[in-house]
Amino acid sequence: MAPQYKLTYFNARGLAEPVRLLLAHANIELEDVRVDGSGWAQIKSDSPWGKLPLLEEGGFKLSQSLAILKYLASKYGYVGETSQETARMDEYIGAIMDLREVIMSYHWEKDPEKKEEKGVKLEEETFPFYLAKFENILKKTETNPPG
Ligand SMILES: N[C@@H](CCC(=O)N[C@@H](CS)C(=O)NCC(=O)O)C(=O)O
Repeated sequence: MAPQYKLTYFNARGLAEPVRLLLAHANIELEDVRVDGSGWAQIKSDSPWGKLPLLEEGGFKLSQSLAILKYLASKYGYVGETSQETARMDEYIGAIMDLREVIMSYHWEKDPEKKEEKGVKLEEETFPFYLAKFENILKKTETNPPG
């Protein structure tokens, strides 16, 4: 039987990897379609917002990585037990997206001098700031698992 979900993205981790990981953790099969240059123009025009990732479940097409994640999270039980717990999870997602924005700004920077500056800031300020916080959060949930 064909997998229930088809996920279309580029051949990279990027915004699709959390979706892949969630489904793998839930033991749900996925058709993991990786687009290359040749197919992209057609897929872009078929995609609701002209961007990837795109999740398809039968005729249901869902774009926007966080909408996809929240949809699957609610189906497979990766949600908070209270509104506050869910809000806290959304807060962490926001922080991860903030960090991602800084990383992508470095990644796409073309000017070598600015890239060097952004790289130093990432290494000396941004990563230590976020990783220390994520580590603390993980330590707290490790000793106090939900449920
Ligand atoms: N807010 C969107 C952003 C999607 C996005 O920017 N996707 C990029 C790849 S990471 C893309 O499709 N770029 C190709 C383009 O815009 O033509 C999401 O979270 O899904």
